[in-house]
Amino acid sequence: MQKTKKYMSDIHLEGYTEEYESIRAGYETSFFSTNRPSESLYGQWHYAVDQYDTFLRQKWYLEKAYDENGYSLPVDYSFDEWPIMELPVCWNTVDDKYLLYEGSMVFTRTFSYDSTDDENVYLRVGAANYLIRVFINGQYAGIHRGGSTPAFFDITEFLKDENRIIIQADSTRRPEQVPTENTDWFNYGGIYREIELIHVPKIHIKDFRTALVPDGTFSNISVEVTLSGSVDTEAEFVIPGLGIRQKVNIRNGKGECVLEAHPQLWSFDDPKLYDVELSCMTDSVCDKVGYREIRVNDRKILLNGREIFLKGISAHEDSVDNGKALTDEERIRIIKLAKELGCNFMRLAHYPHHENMAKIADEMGILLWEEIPVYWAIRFGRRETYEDAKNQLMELIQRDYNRASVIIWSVGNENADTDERLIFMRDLAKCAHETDKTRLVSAACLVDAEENRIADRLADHLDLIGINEYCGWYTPDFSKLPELMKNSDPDKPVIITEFGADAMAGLHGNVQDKGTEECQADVYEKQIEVLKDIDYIRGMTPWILFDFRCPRRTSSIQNYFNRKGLLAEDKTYRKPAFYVLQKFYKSGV
Ligand code: GCB
Repeated sequence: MQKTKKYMSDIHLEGYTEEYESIRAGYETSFFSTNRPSESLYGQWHYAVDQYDTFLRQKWYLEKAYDENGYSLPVDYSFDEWPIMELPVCWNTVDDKYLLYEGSMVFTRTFSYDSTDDENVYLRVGAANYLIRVFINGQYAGIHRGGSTPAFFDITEFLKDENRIIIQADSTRRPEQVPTENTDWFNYGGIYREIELIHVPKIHIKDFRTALVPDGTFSNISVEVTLSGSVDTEAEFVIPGLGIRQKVNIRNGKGECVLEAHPQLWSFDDPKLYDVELSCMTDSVCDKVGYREIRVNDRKILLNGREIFLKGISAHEDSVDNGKALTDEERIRIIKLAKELGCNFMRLAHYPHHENMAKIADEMGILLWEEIPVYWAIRFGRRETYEDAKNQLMELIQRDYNRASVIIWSVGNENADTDERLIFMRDLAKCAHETDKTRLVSAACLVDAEENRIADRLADHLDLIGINEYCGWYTPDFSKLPELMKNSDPDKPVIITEFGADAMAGLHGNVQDKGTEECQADVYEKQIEVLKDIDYIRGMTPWILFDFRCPRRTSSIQNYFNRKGLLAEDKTYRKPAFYVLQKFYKSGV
């Protein structure tokens, strides 16, 4: 960092953010948080819009009122007089004046703490876009990057009886981030998922994973435990519903075992969940877990050994009123709409949605594709960008490992087949495979446009291939679709992860008129007619369940929304294409 002795030196600083790279929150600092009791920090926070990053440049968090000689200093903030915002929220939906604000906002409040020996206190932020820096009582607690996965900060050593917390949330789009600055969705800002304190024993359960062993017998359950310290001890794993009580030996803080069990298998049409508990030393956690096996055999996808066709739909995490900060009612509504459509599968595009989506999907019975925002033209050649993407992937896997509904990790969407991208995404796929042997790994790939063929080099590293094709829309000549199917001979199952067409709700015309309901329904009719007979097509997730906010879409019918939804953005009005897809899905496919 540049050093200067001048008064108000902050105005000349350049590398003023560098010192905040020292403490990073990421998958290595996160721990199993499902169902843990927490102390909510929801509610009223004081905030200021900080367009020029003055908070960091002037180090407001130090609350320095006097200089070394005792003279009072001028300050550019007044934490407790700042206006109030209710967190969690996307600031864009709070007030029209923030709708298009991208940049930094600073949030602060105070809270009390009853100090207890032998505990660690973590601040957990369910998600904040894109990065946050946390300060407690004038001390720096860390930075987290990635706009859709949870961040954990160990704040134990900073706590007093009365505490001031300050969080700087920065939604700036930057070329080197994941996603990069150009996407096809809205860049909501804010601390928009849980914000809470979690108290855990010093040695606590850091990771707890349980799943059906994918060995084709449906009679083995694995349990993996990682503690926060490298001790030798024993854990106890219990599934009351199966009469299971099993000791797990822990050596150097790690333990695993496989036990024989005959659970009723979880499936989308019979979503059986078991209460499970794990206790170790003074810590214990619980979860509701379904046991199922997902596998690929040749060009088929097998759920519990049974061949399935993935009747899916894609969805963004978006709502007119709340942006990405959906309520559970909205999440349930989205899954109910997919079920009404006849789906057994959803693609949660293009970033990790709230973890309750997977919990609700576990309960209601719907399979899920979860994705990280390695979207379009990421800086594939940059090491730190890879580390950021990998961190988001690992945080997602750690968060949702116990969710039976999640069957596929997607390592990205529509990335040109360059050498740098191949290495980047191959490594991500490898990482997902190594971390999780109970799921499939995929990505939404592009068609080789010159040869009109499925020929992405990344496919060699995936269990099944996702393909985005827009025949009848961006590729107006529809005959390209049967040709594409004929030209391709993949050695694994293919899911058409996107096709679709814009339609403004209530706009009519003939099938040639782009943007009309008739045109969209016609694209669906034609796509289904071709895809239904292709043996290697083992599912589809057309684009998309409902219209969503998108700054790139400026035509009069779009009005800053992507209109490829089968429903309008109100999630109520069903366009005719909804019924076209519903008819296909309910036809016994
Ligand atoms: C795509 C992208 C998706 C876009 C969609 C569109 O291929 O994957 O994010 O929103 O096309 O509407 O153009």
